Amino acid sequence: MSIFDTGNPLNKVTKVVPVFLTINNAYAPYAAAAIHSLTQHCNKKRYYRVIILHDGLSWVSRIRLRSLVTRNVAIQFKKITHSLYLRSIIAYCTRRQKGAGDFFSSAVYYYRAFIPRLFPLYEKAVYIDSDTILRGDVGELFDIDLSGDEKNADGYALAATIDPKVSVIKEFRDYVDKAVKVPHGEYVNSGVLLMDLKKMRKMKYLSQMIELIQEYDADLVAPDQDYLNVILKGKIKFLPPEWNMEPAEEMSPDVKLIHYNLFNKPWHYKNVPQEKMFWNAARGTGFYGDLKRQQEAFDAEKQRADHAKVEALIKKAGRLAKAGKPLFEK
Ligand SMILES: [Mn+2]
Repeated sequence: MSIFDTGNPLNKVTKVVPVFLTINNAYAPYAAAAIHSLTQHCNKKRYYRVIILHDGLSWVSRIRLRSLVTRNVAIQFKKITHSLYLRSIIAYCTRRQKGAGDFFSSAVYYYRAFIPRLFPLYEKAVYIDSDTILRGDVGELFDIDLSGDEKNADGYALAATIDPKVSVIKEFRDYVDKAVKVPHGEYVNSGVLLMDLKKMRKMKYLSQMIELIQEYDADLVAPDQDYLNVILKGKIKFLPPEWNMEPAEEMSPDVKLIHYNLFNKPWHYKNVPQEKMFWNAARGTGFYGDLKRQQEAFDAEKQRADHAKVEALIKKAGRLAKAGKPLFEK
């Protein structure tokens, strides 16, 4: 069977589903589990291309990631190299994100903003965080229609799920409402995205982000996620929550993707809900032993430091909300 054999009598070239991840070498093991779960749950009749944006990977990581390729899932690497954009993002990250809750200190988080510009041949693409596991076909996410409807005649630049943490934690809710100036009921999580790359190119998404960075140099809580919400406000279609669910003991069979956010990381903590899903996907990636050792090494002291980071992040959100000044208004 060749890539051109679609089973269609017209023998059209199958539309490839592009799926992006952005990682540094430390994220490679989690990304491997996510990609493995993608290959296990995708539609065998379709073709997928996983594109890994990174800032430099060891050859061991590359070999292990590349070995996840299957008959219908290709894997491609793309190192994000020097550009004026990247330089200003790195400078900003270094300046701004040393402080409270150092979860988002890496410029790698901002790489998803480069996707529209760097891949002009694609009109639409999926992005997933590396701390996710698929249990549905990512092709179904790709197929979701972003064209205009009664709510938005122009169509959507992006689809994502409402961030559940933001409505639950008061500090986060106040922060997005008052400082970011995106209503908390509309604020999305950037861990799973369906991007209309054509629209994002047209609106110059990356340039807009750089302009905001340079003009306001804002000290944010969830940096590139905050930018995404600010820039695309009103242009986001809300995905069903099944596409980006935090792990819970009881989960509906409709859940398509589990996002092991914050403390819910099975490679750090034991007895995380739905940890089996993760370890099943991690097995056979070449990183299984590394991940098990990582969990063993995550001792009480590291757990305390981890919790302290989240507490600091919540405090920071509260402080920025109380300051009474929107971050993107002068
Ligand atoms: Mn994540």
